[in-house]
Amino acid sequence: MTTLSPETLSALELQGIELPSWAFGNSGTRFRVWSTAGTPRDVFEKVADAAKVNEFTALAPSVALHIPWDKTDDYAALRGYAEGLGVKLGTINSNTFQDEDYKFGALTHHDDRIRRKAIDHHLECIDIMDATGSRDLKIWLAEGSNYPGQMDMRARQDRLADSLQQIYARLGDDQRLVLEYKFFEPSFYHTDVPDWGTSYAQVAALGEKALVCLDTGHHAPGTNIEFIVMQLLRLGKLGSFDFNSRFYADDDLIVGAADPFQLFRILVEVVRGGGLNNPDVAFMLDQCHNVEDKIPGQIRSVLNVQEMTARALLLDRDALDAAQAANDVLGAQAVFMDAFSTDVRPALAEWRRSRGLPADPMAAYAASGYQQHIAATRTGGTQAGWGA
Ligand code: LRH
Ligand code: MN
Ligand code: MN
Repeated sequence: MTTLSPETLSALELQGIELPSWAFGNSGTRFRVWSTAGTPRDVFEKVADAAKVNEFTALAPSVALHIPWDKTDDYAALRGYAEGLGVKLGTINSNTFQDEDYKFGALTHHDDRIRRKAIDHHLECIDIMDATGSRDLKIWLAEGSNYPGQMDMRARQDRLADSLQQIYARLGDDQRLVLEYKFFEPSFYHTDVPDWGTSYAQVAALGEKALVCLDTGHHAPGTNIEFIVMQLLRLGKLGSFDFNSRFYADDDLIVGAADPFQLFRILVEVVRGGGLNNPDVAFMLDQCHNVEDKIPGQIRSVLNVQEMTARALLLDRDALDAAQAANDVLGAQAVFMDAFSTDVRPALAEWRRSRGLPADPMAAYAASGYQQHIAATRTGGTQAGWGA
């Protein structure tokens, strides 16, 4: 059995992956939203389910919220409830993609009234962050156009810069803004923040408290995502990850399910860039579980991240450096693949057991009876937010 060094284990012990509240709601595609027995009926129940993932894995100490999906009258009470269950409230995600007013844009809109409304929504999100104790405001914009000539792309960049400036000015000293990019969808010709370069240019103009969010599902097929991770870490501008995996578009499938090797390569750059347990990077999931049970889906996801992190930590840097310096192409590739090909699961199971955690969190959750309990007691669960 492969053994993991004390340094590797202490790095892994600190690993924390933030869960998205919406992963616990029902979801689907534009064709059908499927319901799953036991789906949470409010944000308190979403937090309770997220806390279960942490209970079985010790890997998920915080939960991200989406506003308005997770609106509640009393955020201090929600915070106390979460902390009572051993988790914190994390990133606050704004939402300007479900309001009729935003059909042609929000923070980029040419109509001042609509742009003001979108800015105010973000200021409200920062008020919520004050109450929840959250550090990060995550902004993803569903803005763009479908046809060449439909919109003035340049004027929209200028308005975006101005809108972000107004939001940035409201941040507290310990709060940050992360700007997420995505190259398509819901618009299909141009998107106002399509790539890391645009996000970087916008956040660099704001200041130190503004950073880039990298969602692994938001790139064109074939993109070398680990290169972007490396570059943003190098520039000190990687604020957060939205982890998920995809076969075709923004599929939001379980991280590491479609392409474990890509996840490994990303985590190698995270380790290389000092990013594992780097307090400046929020490691989040952004996933939906359309057809599988949500809590075990999230347990599987955080375990996948842990497993690939352990493999990334096994990479023999000295051997790799030597092979690279000697232009030993096949030698370097062999060192890299040795780490990726190592089965760390028995060692991780043993380590979990030694820390009083279940060796097999999936099996322990299945045996716990929680899924049956929520299925029996919760009726009328809501979907993640889409089409609600
Ligand atoms: C957009 C996105 C963004 C949203 C989330 C629900 O595709 O990745 O992060 O907030 O999905
Ligand atoms: Mn995302
Ligand atoms: Mn997405």
